This record gives sequence, C-alpha cells and structure tokens, in this order.
Amino acid sequence: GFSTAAVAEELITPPVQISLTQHLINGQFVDAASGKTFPTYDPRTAEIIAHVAEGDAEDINRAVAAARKAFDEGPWPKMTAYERSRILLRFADLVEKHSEELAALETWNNGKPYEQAAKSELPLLIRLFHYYAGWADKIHGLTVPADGDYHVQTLHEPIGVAGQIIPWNFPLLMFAWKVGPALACGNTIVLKTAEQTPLTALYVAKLFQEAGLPPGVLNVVSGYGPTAGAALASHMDVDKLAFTGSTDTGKIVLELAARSNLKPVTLELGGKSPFIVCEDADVDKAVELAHFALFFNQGQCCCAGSRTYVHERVYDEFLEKAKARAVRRVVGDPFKSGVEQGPQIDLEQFEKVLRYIRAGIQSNATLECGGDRFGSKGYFIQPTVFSNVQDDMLIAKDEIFGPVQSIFKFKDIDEVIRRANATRYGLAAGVFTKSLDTANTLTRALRAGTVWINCFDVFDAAIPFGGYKMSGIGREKGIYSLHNYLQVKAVVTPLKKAAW
Ligand code: TXE
Repeated sequence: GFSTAAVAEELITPPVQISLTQHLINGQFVDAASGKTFPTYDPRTAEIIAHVAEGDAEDINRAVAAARKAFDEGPWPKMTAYERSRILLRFADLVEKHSEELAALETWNNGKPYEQAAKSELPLLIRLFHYYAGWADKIHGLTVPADGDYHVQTLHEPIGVAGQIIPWNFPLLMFAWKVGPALACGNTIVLKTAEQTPLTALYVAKLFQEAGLPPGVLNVVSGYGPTAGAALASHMDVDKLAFTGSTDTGKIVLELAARSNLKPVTLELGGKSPFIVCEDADVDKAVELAHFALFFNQGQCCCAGSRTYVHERVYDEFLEKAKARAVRRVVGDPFKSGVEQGPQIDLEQFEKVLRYIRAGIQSNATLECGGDRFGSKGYFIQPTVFSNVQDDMLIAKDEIFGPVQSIFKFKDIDEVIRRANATRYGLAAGVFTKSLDTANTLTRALRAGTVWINCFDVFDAAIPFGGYKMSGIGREKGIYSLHNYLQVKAVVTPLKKAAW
C-alpha cells in the first residue's frame, strides 16, 4: 500500500476566491468577443471551479491591436530603462505580498502540492523578475571596428509585439520565463495561457497593472490552442512568438509563423531526459535524486529524468531502494502538509499516463510498484516504477509526463552515452558520480541543453534553459533570453567628410 502517514488532517489553506475570469486587454478585464466561456477544473475532484472567458481569433485581434498601439505609441518602449526596471521590481514586491493566495490558486487549478508552489515556485518567480529588472538598464549594443572611415555601432532595440503561448504544468513560472525578459527589453505582449490553467496568470496580470505597467503592454487571453493559440501564432502583427508545450504543437506553431509573417520562434518542447547513476555513486543519495528528477510535479516536467540508467554494479541495490522510495511517496490532497504528489492535470493526461503504464506492462518491462490510479476520484496516479526497461520499448521512447519511473541497466560509459543520446529529444540530463573524469566525459558527450551533475531541476533565473534536437529552438532565462526579444540595428556613419 501507499503511505498516508505523514499527511496532516487539516488543509493548509482554504482555496482563495476567484474574481478574475475575463481577458486582460488594453488594461481592462473584458468578456470574450463571442461572449463564450469555458470551464476550468479542480484536478483533485474534477469539479468545475470557474467559467473563464473563451478567447478566439477576434479576442487575439483585439489584444494584438492593443499591444501594437502600446508598442508603437508608447510610453513603454520609450520610457527610460530604469523606469521599466522599477515597474518590474514593484510587480515582484506585489507578488511577494500576495504569494500565499497565488500559491493556493496555483494548487487549486493545477493540483501541485501547495508547499511546492509556495516555497519553491513563487520565490523563483519573484527572483526571476528581480533578475530581469536588473537587466533592463544594462541592455546595450557595441561599437564595431569596421574597415574604412566609418563609425559603426549597433543598437539593441525591442523586437515589438511578442506572442507567448504557455502550458499548464508550471502556469506561474512559465508566465515568468516568458514575460520577464520580454518586458525588460521593452516589448509588449499578448500571452495565451493553457486552457487547463487560466487563473493565476490573470491574477498576476492584475498585479502588473497595480505596479504601474501601462495599458496594452501585457495582454492575457484565455482559450484553446487551435483557436486562440493558432490565431496568435499566425497573426501578421505579432513580431515574435515564444512557445512552450508539446513537440507536435511546436511544429504546428512554427509552421503557422512561417506561413504568416516569418516571425522568429523560440520553442521549449518535450523531453526524455536520461538520469545516469554511475558505479561509484552513493546509492541512497542517487535513489533520492533520481526519484525527485522523475516524480517532481507529478512527473509533469519537460525535463523529467524519465530514463534512469543505472550501472550494473549498483543496479540491484538501486532498484530495491528506488521501489521502496516510490512506495513511500506521499500521494494525496495537495493542500495537505507533507503531501508530495497531487493529481495529474486533467482527464486527458491521466488517461495518457495510464495508457503508457499498460504499454509498459504489455512490453514485458517489470512493474515493480504502482501501475494504477490512486483513490477513486480526481486524477491521482500511484507512483509507478518499471525495471528491466529496454531502449526500444514505447515507455523508453515517448514522453509519458506522469509519475512513471523507468529503470535501465548499463555496463560502461561509452554504452550509456550512446544509449542516452539515442533519442529525438535533447532537453536535459542528470549525472550521478563522484568521479570528476566521468562527470566531464558525460557532460561533453551528452547532447542536451542542460546537464545537472549530482543535482537536478535547478531553475535559477540566470541559468539558460532549452533543448537540443526536437526539444526545441533557442534558450530561455539568463542573458540568452534577452536575445530572443531584441532586434539588432547596425548604424553606420562616415567619420570624415560625407561619403556622398
Ligand atoms: O500540450 P500542447 P498538451 C507535453 C506532454 C503532454 C503533451 C500534451 O508530453 O503530455 O505535451 O500536452 C497550446 N496552435 N507537454 O496537449 O497542445 C495550448 O492551448 C497554438 C510538454 O497540453 O502543446 C497550450 O497553451 N497553440 C510541455 C500550449 O499550446 C496551441 C508542457 C501547450 O499545449 C495549439 C505541456 C495550436 N494548434 C505539455 N494547440 C513542456 N515542454 O513543458 C495547442 N496549443
């Protein structure tokens, strides 16, 4: 059976009131042009918690028009960078003031443990806005030593109206990764939230208005992908598109961008990240970290360590302990203290994960524990561990996006490098070893955008994040994200008398 021992009886915090369900366009909360709404759910119970304005192409048109006007006429891009920085800092302070409510709303709509939202994600969001507030007045071009008698300089200008489409697994953090750098560079934004989790972005967008962000600079539209999302990706007046989500949808939005106005696109997509436990590893620590790397956030992480490769010398001990750790994992109401795992986001994801579990069983991987839903209501799934997983099995190749750990055995470093890289994805990798040589060898050989050595899921704002191969295009966070939101203008002036 699964543990419930550590769970408190009382809910940590009662769910907050939901007051914001309309789109934010041009500084006003407004209904959808069509008047339509769609339900948003509590994944603990599958009950409706609110009806939210359902955006489609017309709402996107209105939001883009507002963002266009705010960009072309100002004041935002024309303010001093210092003034913009101050607004980002004021926003971060307001988020801090409201962080308990925001964490509660995030948990209510997404199902993640309240303690995780409150203690880890809200602080990361606040820190990210401080980080980009720091960049706002430090963005500048170069003086270029060109041949001939010319003074050459580059101006780094905001790119314009940014369209941003985000997923449901980290609604607030994905908002932050997109909005922080775009605003620091002086752009205006139309952001479409995921249909599963529209609520917290509206809440923080209101805080941005309170912080003094001018109307039209940040517009937030709720709605579905093929309607509102596709309208944003193909809009002729959107200058840049940033997307996080599945690889399949990433291909669609890239094509929509190409077929419309060739807006540059950054994509942060799926993964099948290896977590490699070497023969010299402290097994207890490796078990705990590998467990965290996969099960964190109900397994709903693009960078989840979903292929646990364990050296044959420590394999048996690792397996026994990994299974015991999964059985100990505390599943339950995410509002209760001590709960490590809440429900999956929705029925579609719940069924998808259960389908992959059945596929694992059918392919003769060994089901060590779990394998079914947890409880009888909501979208909870038992922490599941498969051993004896082979590289050609479906569960070894596809992104499951759930609490399903797959454990593989390997013999030597060259072999594990080859197998770890034999995937269409390349988002992240984890390495667990005491040997500097092994760590260096793996770091250089693994084709992935992040390599975490003896750690995992470190999401500091300064660290770039993004994928090789079909895990995406471009990098978010850090200095790298600024380049996504800037145009470079070369300015050439004769040094002596005019050339003409
Ligand atoms: O993703 P989608 P879904 C993976 C994960 C998951 C799978 C499916 O494996 O099981 O994707 O999840 C918008 N034009 N990830 O269906 O469809 C959509 O409204 C424009 C990995 O939720 O990619 C939402 O806002 N936009 C991932 C966003 O795209 C469209 C996080 C993501 O939804 C659109 C989430 C369209 N035609 C899922 N169709 C990660 N990288 O972290 C959908 N959207």
